Amino acid sequence: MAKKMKKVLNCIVVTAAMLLIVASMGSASGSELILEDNFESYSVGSYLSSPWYNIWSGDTAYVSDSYAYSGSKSFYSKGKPNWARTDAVQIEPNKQIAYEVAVYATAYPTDAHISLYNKDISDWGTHYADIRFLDGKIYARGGGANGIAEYQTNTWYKVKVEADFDTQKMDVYINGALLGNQLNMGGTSGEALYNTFTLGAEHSSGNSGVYFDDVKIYAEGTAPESLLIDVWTDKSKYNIGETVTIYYQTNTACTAKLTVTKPDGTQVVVGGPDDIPVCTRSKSAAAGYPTGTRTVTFEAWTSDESKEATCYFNL
Ligand SMILES: [Ca+2]
Repeated sequence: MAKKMKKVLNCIVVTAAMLLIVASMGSASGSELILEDNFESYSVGSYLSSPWYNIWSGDTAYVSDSYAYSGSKSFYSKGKPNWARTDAVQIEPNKQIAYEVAVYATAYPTDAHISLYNKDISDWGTHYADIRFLDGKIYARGGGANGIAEYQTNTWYKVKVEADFDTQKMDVYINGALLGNQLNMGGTSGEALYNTFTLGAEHSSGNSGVYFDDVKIYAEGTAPESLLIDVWTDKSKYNIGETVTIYYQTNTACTAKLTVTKPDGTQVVVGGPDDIPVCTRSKSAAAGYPTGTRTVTFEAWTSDESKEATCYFNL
């Protein structure tokens, strides 16, 4: 009777722990994905379809299979002397907005320009929270002293910008690293005056042009952390021969590996490395000698980032 009661209690504790984890993972994604395009749905050589449209004609723009961050296709954009190429999607001017895009330059000179934009403010429009890839340097707004990183040709860079029109500040991440912390982003406090998101190649882009891929725009909040993982066991102490159950969880499809380290340092790979979907899964095995503390390590990685979570149990 007492044992049965304990089992029920354990079950409640595990269920409560799982609910807590699911709840916290849910709140981490308090933003809404309002646009996503990996350019895989278009024919090579064609222009984009609605909601994309052209603002400045530049030299050319089309879907290409020469380079891709995801799949096999990306969007190629090329300006010409004194005439930029700019393509856009109309978006609601939310005060808090985040965007992500992968950028690839094949040669210098390049002048990629990504922004929140309003064509009707001033003669050539006004950019907010904009990023430029200009001849080896990544700039957050304009140029000059605002360089935050260098870039190489023939390399993909993942840009993420989190903009807040209340504070007029933005955070800029390059390949997941925060390289621009609370930078000025332009505009008037409390007013979100943009009405488009743009991808462009400015008029100084010469003959090189630039490739874009994996555009994501999030409204009302910040972009969620892309990879969250957790690992836990159903109990903290087991008897020899008792079944140990390890739970592991990820909010993003990833490659995962589950390892148990014994008190003498011996490592046993319980699962992986293999590709797993968004899931909560478990592995069970009978507890064996030697006694002592076991460390469970759950490693997970995507093309962008890697995470490690640990938990412990005793025999
Ligand atoms: Ca793609």
